[in-house]
Amino acid sequence: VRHLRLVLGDQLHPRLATLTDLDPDADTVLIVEVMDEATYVRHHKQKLVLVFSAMRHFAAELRERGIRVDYVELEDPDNTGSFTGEVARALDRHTPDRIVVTEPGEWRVEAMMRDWEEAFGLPVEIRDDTRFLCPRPVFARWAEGREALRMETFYRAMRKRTGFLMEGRDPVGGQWNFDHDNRRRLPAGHAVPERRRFAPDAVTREVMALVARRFPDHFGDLDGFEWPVTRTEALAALRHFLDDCLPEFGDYQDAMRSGTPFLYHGLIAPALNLGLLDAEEVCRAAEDRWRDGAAPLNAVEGFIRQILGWREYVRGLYWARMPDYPETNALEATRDLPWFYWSGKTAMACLAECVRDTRAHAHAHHIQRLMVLGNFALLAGIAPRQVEEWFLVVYADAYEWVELPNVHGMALWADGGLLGSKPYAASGAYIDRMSDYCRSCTYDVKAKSGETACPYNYLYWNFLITHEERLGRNPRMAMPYRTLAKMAPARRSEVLADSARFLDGLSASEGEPGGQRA
Ligand code: DLZ
Ligand code: SF4
Repeated sequence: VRHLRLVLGDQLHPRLATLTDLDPDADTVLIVEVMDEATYVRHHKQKLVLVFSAMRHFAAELRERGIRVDYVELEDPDNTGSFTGEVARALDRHTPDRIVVTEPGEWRVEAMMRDWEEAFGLPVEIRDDTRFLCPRPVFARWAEGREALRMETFYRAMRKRTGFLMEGRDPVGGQWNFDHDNRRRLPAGHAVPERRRFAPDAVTREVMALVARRFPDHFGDLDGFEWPVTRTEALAALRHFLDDCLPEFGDYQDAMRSGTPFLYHGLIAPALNLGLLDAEEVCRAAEDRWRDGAAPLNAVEGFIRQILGWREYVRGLYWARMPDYPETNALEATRDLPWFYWSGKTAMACLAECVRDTRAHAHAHHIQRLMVLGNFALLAGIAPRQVEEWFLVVYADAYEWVELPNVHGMALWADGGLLGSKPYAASGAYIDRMSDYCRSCTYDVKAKSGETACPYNYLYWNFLITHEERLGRNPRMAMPYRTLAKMAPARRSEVLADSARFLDGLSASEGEPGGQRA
């Protein structure tokens, strides 16, 4: 039998399920650059470069292993622009008996694949994605009958299932979670490590020219692309993180500092989500550092929780709840996304800095995403679909399976508490505690009201007032609501007036007053 084995752009792993039983004499691997995938959202230029360059390198590596690869480039004159169209054309070229794929990352693509058997009249085998540590059916069984799907419960089950950081049935160190050690701010003058980045090679430079030519209007800087695009580079990036960053990753994982976007973060999510690395090897490598005494438990546990816990959990939740998951809008948020999410032109220094980092690197770390960009969208009541699209566009590691639960559930609480027990709303004080952004801001983080007050401050109370009915009885919100109950009526009115003035000044389009507040 002859198999046509389709490998998608985020499935670039040498031991991908699609490839395990490949017969080099009979089978063909199909890899296709298609316009539909490049434009279903208008991805950041660096994300396009990353995906196309990694795909081209992966094809070359397969060929070196003696595997026949049929690679369709974006500008091939006959390219139909879609997965379905390219599979149809490849069937004519190779006349296989069967199509083999690995389940895709996005529901949208799986829906396409489910039609292929009928459309093409031959068997389509969709295999489990073994790069993940929790198979979809295992998550579904765990989720069954639970009202709330809490990450912490899932994470403990995953620790037991995989044995990571376990001593028999117990967590090493006697504790599942060391997060309370992980909230330190970065001391002024504290030197952070030089980060290893990867200069574009000839293949990447060619793809950069392609992206400049074909996607000139997409968001983001193209120059400055420095992401790993091969497994060898991704392994080097991982080793550098383990050697130079992991020991202090735990302490400073929530800290932010102007001009230093990478700090101690792994910077491996783009490679991991493409398949250049896999979850198991990354967790194993981090655990080994703890066992060797090279990194403390709070750092290693915090890192492993992100991957074995959070990453597997959001993926499980995505598949358990699609396609309805994005339909909810629990806080009835309808405002348009302010233009400064694209331009970075806002007088709020924290937001301006996070947008600048995002534009320059297609990257921002989790606290920048959640507590600055996400928190603002939550407080300002931006429509979830617009925020979700923004996050999917701008980050090199973003695919819907990971973006949607993080934004819809975690950042915006649009699922009404399925994922998070309370909204992650915070005032300017949180940003001031964890960063140096406020020092260079024209707003005053200590001021609570008036034109010069930090907008996060009054928007925070405005948020609590607006959603009192929905959130007031939430036990995890009891503290702020007790404070709100004691708020004088005059102060309440001030909060509402400041917020109305500020929100009315936001604009969703370039060039309008408020669109480029600077
Ligand atoms: C993100 C992306 C882009 C930009 N381009 C391609 C492509 O041309 N060909 C391809 O196979 N995959 C691409 N991808 C990744 C897919 O969008 C991804 O596989 C699906 O979203 C499922 O996760
Ligand atoms: Fe952001 Fe407010 Fe601080 Fe300005 S004062 S940087 S708006 S938190």
